[in-house]
Amino acid sequence: MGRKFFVGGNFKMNGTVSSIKDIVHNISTAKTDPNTEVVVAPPALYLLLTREHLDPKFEVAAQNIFDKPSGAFTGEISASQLKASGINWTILGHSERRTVLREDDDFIASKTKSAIEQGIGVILCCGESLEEREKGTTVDVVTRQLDAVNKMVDKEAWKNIVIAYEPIWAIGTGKVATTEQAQEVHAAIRDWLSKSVSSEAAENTRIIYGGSVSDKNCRELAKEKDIDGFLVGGASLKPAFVDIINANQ
Ligand code: G2H
Repeated sequence: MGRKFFVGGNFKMNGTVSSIKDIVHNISTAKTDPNTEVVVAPPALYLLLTREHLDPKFEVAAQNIFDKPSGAFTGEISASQLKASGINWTILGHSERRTVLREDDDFIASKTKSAIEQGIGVILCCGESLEEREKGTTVDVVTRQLDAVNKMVDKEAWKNIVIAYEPIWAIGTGKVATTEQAQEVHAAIRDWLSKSVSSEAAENTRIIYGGSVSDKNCRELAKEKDIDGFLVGGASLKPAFVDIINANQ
């Protein structure tokens, strides 16, 4: 069986009670490809609201978690709290957290371990800056980010991880990677999975692309053999998100 197409909507720090309800209603009532797995990630404040209003066939993700189960960690939420609230996924390692919040590879790896141990699926983001791409170090950067996680989790964990390749220079800039640029890195990640995890992980792990994905560019990207879906930011707030969900039809 092939890999199930996966589309995540990362709302980032956007939305209000009323706009989130509208977006969720639009996704829930649209005609969507039953062969695509859909997960939406609202701000933490709206996780339960989203879970309540979203069609149960779709899943909800946090945009981040902390790596401890509970305790004196002001402002944080844990994987076990998500699990107990019916939230079964989290995004981790998004470049906005790596750069703005200064999260390093080891911290992201520790959070991934914590999520997996609690039965929370992880959309694990990786990607290079423009400077790193121009230096020719894209694959080194991405595999370094993935190696950090691989050191902390067992091979079975990759069954519950979706890798999101998001070149930083393409995020929210309207500058999407070309299909060739994206496919090249996705193939390198699959090769890394085969060498560093297992041939089974290489075959089964979804590698999705993120960075200015829109209803205009999604179909071309979806044709590439190693692109198994998308992590969508800005466009996930718009009705056109449904067209991206249906990009693989
Ligand atoms: C990349 C992406 C979603 P956007 O961050 O994670 O956002 O589609 O707005 O570039």
